[in-house]
Amino acid sequence: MHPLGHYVRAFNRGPIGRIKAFVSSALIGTLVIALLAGVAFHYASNQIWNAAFGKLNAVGVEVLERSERSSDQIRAAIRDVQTQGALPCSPENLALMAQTNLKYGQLQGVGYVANGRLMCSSYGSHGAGIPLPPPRYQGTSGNLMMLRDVNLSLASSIEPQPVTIITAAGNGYSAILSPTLPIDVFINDRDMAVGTVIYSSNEIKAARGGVDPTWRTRLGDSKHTQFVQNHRIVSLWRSPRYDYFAFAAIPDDEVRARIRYAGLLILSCAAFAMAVLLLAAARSALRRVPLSESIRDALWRREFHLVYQPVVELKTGRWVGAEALLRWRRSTGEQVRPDVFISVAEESGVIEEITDHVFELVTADMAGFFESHPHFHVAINVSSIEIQSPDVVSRLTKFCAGVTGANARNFVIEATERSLIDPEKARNIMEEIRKLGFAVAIDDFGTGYSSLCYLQTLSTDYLKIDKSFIDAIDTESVKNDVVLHIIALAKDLQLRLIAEGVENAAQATYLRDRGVEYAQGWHFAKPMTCRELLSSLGRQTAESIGGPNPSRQP
Ligand code: G
Ligand code: G
Ligand code: MN
Repeated sequence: MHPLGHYVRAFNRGPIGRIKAFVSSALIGTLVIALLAGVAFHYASNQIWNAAFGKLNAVGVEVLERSERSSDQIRAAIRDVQTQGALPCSPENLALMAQTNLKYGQLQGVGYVANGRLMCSSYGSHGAGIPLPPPRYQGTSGNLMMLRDVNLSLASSIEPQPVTIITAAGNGYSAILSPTLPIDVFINDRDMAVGTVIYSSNEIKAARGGVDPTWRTRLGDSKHTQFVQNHRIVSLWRSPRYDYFAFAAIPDDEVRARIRYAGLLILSCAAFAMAVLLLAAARSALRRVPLSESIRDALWRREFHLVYQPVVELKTGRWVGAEALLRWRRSTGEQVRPDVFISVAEESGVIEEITDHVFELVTADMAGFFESHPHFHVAINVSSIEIQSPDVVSRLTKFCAGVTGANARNFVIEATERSLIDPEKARNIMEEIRKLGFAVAIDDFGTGYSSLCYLQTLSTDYLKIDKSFIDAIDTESVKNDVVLHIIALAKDLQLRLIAEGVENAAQATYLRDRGVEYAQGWHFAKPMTCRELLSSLGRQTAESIGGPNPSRQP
């Protein structure tokens, strides 16, 4: 056998089959790719949003911490200078204010305000006092606060700079600080807005970049919230101790651009995968499918069925049995010849599955049949490979037990002469099969290469004379003589003969006159469906009971 036998005998699928194969694999592939791309995109955009919020939250938290530190230091500094007893602008007090200023790093200075003027500060006495604008904010709770924004030159050598003066309403001690200090956080994003907003009044305390007055409602009573609004990504953090919250916000366009970019990347990957997939699908659709693969497929799709060819008793013309022959009709309507697919199945190791399937089909076809035909037999072909493997015995036992109303004697197991290549092995297994009650037949006898001396020791019931010898009957061919030798041999070995492929009455008569007991062939009946077999048998039985001539053909 050609080593690539089953590839050489591969099938080309029909055009419809190819289109179907292509469309189905393309469809499934597209679905999978779309699903994966969807998951990837979802994951990527989540990652991008999370990264943006993460960055924003870190800045928001820092702004809040810096603001709280300033607030803490304002209170602590004012408390420190309040607790001493000296006059507000006395030299001892000025020294204390200078010390306090150094102690609290967030502060620009410590001072004393009276009648709307900064009278003195950690920088010294301001004489008649520096006039201050009216407060822009007056706290209600606690002993703080009065906020004044002013441009102040705290020493003659220093340029005036904007400061906020926070005065304890009680006696005028004040903290002086840079209004932007809490929001002077390092950000490398120039579009980022940061700042603090007074929670109770929704007034801006300090801000870089725009603030949206609706943010506070989004925050509600919670400590933190983050959201996207009006094309800005916003993070808010409320102080648990002071009446303000910090914010950080950036335009969302960069994030959206990144998501678009990720989407584009994923889309191009998906497009590439689709191209590869379509190519692979096209290739596999055009591929020649090895026949062995098609056989597995066909088993799965139940494309096989059995036909039965009657075995006739030559003396009476009665149908005593039938050989089950497997037929494969593909979905394309094409019939595959068994001598093609059986040999491929033997080479590729699916033969056992095929035989098991034959068992299944016989089990279904013949359920209950032998109850009314206890002497009828069905012959089943078993491959030479199987007849050399011991598990065929248990498989047969199981099969027979599964056929309703059947007995082992209702089955003939046909093994080709090729099975006898290793006669030792085959002999033992055949013997066991016969012990179970099955009959055994050597199929295609005369065509194989079994040495005749083994035949004596072989445990078998029938020899089936191959059709080529029957064809030679009454011709000049040497095979004509061989038939006579086979008949003589069978008599010597006490084996019964079945002639195969009997096509005319002359052959039938010739064989019957020479003592051949059984025959198969178109002269009697062609292989037929189970239904046809059963109805013909029914008619035969009725005729043999009612009619005068029991040997009439149906
Ligand atoms: O009648 P038909 O042309 O189907 O038979 C062709 C060959 O295929 C024959 O040699 C026959 O023994 C074999 N064959 C038919 N059916 C089966 C089967 O079920 N199992 C095996 N192993 N061979 C079969
Ligand atoms: O298993 P086996 O090799 O005996 O299979 C029998 C084969 O012979 C099957 O393919 C069956 O269809 C075929 N066959 C049976 N009777 C005849 C016949 O009278 N003439 C021809 N040409 N083929 C037959
Ligand atoms: Mn056969």
